Amino acid sequence: MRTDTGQVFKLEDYRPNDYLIPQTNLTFRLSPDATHVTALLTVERRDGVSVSAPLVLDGDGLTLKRIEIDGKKVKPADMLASPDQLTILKPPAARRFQLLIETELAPAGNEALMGLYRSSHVYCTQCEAEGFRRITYFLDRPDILSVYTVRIEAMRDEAPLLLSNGNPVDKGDLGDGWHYASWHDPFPKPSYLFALVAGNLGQLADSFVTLSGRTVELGIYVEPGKEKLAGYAMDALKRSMKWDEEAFGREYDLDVFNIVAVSDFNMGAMENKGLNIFNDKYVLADQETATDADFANIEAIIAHEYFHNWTGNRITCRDWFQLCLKEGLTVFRDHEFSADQRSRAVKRIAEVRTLRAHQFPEDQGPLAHPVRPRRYREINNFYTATVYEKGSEVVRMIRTILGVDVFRAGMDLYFERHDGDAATIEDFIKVFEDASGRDLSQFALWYHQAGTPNLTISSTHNPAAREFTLEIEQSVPPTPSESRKRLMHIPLAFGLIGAGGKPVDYSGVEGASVEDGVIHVRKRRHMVRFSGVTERPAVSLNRGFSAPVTLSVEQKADDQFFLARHDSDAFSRWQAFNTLLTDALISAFREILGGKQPAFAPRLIELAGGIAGDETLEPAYRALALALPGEADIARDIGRNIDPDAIYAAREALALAIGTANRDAFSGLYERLADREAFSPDAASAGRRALRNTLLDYLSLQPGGAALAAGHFQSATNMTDRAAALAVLAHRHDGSPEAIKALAAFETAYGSDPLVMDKWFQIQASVPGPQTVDTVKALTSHPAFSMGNPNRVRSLIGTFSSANQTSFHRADGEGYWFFAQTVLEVEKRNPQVAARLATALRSWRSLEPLRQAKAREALLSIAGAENLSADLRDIVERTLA
Ligand code: 0A1
Ligand code: ZN
Repeated sequence: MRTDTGQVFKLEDYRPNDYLIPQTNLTFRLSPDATHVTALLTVERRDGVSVSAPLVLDGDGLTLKRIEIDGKKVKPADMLASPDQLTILKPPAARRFQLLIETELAPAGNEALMGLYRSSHVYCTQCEAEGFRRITYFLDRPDILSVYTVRIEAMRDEAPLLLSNGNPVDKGDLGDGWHYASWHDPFPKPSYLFALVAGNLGQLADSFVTLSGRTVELGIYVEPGKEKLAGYAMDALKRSMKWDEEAFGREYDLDVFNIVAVSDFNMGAMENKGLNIFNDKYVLADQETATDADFANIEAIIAHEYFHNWTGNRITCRDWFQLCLKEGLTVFRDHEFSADQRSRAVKRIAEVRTLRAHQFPEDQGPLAHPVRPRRYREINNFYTATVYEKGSEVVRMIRTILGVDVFRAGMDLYFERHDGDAATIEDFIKVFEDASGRDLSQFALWYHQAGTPNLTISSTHNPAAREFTLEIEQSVPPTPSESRKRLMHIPLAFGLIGAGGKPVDYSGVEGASVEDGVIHVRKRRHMVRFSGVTERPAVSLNRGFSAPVTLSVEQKADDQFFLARHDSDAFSRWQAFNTLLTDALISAFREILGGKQPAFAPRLIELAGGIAGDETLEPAYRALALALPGEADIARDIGRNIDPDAIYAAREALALAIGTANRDAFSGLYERLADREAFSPDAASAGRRALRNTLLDYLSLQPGGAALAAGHFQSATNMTDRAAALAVLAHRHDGSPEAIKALAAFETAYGSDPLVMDKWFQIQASVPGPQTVDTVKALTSHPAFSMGNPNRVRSLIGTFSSANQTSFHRADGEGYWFFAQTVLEVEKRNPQVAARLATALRSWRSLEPLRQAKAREALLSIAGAENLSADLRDIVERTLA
């Protein structure tokens, strides 16, 4: 385990290395406890670098077995070798030389799941960000691009399948039960994209003919016997390949494209060139074992990794500060793909919900950082919602500002100008400036400045002057180490809506530049005057969520209700209703704290019923509208002095009020939505299931609710319905005979399927109430649970800490205490997963004082542990700072 050295890496310290490694030849002789890796590197001194410059290679816990330069052993006096670094003190005078390094690894004991490890007896690798240095000494940084040739030798019984990046070149028998395969990747790539897989796996094979008529062989490799479960992933892959050709003109470039699913993986998946490695959760699916959400995730992640082939692999990052160059852009691309495959409006609402749930709290708490950070201690901790999701929003804003066609011209220029480069955010912005002739320097602050901007907006109408005025003021709250912020360029899409929902015409506008329904907010304060406006319009703001900002709008409730019914922008219409719900929940929260019974406006309750039954709206949209803001969302909007129990009570009261007033309508609709056709994972079918399951949630609070949910559970013909019913029973009727019976039936049916058992863990870990701390503790001893498997840990411990407000934040602090001990236990094996878990405490300062004190104690107990990993120390210290 890498412990903290206290070293801080800074963007301004970037400089190219003195050496390059144009070619890398690797030979692996695989064995679980003593794998030998021979790296033959062609090293080249850069022009102008002194002959006496030492060559300093990165390592991480390596055992060096042999080292030669140009065929001659390097003498101990000519080098400095430690597990974490190898320095060649006096490299040869020749500009190019061959460096041979042999290392010995123990993949079977590698529980950090970085470098070469084994997952269910399959050898696999994970090298992003700095895992390659756990395989051999190297210039392990993304600006060192090398052409790789890889030879893998293994026992045929143990590993009949041998895969690496690029195209297959050769394979054969070596005698004594051994065999080999060689691979060559003609595209120079950084070490983080290296991959190897060896083991016994089943294959689903297919092919794809590209735009220019080349046939690419496609393979998805899974645990033998599970090939059928890869069918949806394969279909998503072919759709992704086609879409990238159509939407971005990008064609695939190798003869083969392989995907391997493994069951132990730290993240979702990895875009290694020509050999993507996936967490099996994002490959395996059928109606019996996967929910509609799983299908949608598989589609999105398959697309994401595939799209990286151009945005990440062909054009990579100069250094890790530029991570958003590949991640923000690739998330934007996968969002657009999903929007095209499904419903654009529904997709956008879901994206914004995710952004608000994950990125906003990051931006508003101690871990806030710019989309392009300027410093880090541990790069693994920067695979964040800010880099990914906000990074994607920034690309979306560029498109909003430039328009679709100029944006596409900028992207074409990016591919043309930077193919084969390790590029920067400055390079990226420049292509859009060049394609549009615009100055994007103020806009670029979105990359450099942390924090969520706020717009305070009020409006006035002067009927005599026929003038409508919007007063807009921007502010960016301070974030750690950035107390003063500069003014940003915020593209605010808007609409003026008159009676009957028609757009209101205006004859002129001054006070800001307004183009195609977008106000360009650039100054601290704008008075935007629309002339020729006779009737007072309702204003629809931040349409389509054109900018990732918060709004403080003085708006009459009447206008809000009007927009929730009439806004022609589907996103803003959802937003208006969601704001009404949030406001009602915050008022209820305050009433509960004041010892009162909360009351809700009848017209809000009626509107909920109206939306549920509005057949002009897609079922998936209605389901999203009816899903009440989550407890954490409400907490974020309240901001401080959070009492999770009161928030929970407010939310339950509103759910009960909506369900009670609309019971008959909801029941009728619930019946009508019952699926009578064969299962299909398509978006429309999934939307109907989502609406029906949302209605079930409301109806479960009504008399006979437990029986209704139990019936739903028993008659379910797919995992979406079954898991939804189980969640309703466990969450709304905890401890009831129906809930106990269903949990047991589920366990019996799926006890041997780890991915399905993850759902069982998740549902129990999110049961509201103080008792769940004990349930979760007990479940850590369940035979299906393992502290060593990231999916299990995230399902049980991750769900408990990030999706169970009342139990995790139990008033006596027991939730935090159990959590702190568990994080330390996970850390012993897997520091990366432990560090990510620990971010669940990042909003501790917004809690009421007693909980705040307990949360702080728990954080201090982690910080005080001996030999903390760099990963966990970084998170805990920043959280406490
Ligand atoms: N580049 C991957 C994410 C990823 C990052 C680090 C990893 O190390 C454990 C694994 C995957 C992506 O964006 O999908
Ligand atoms: Zn990615």
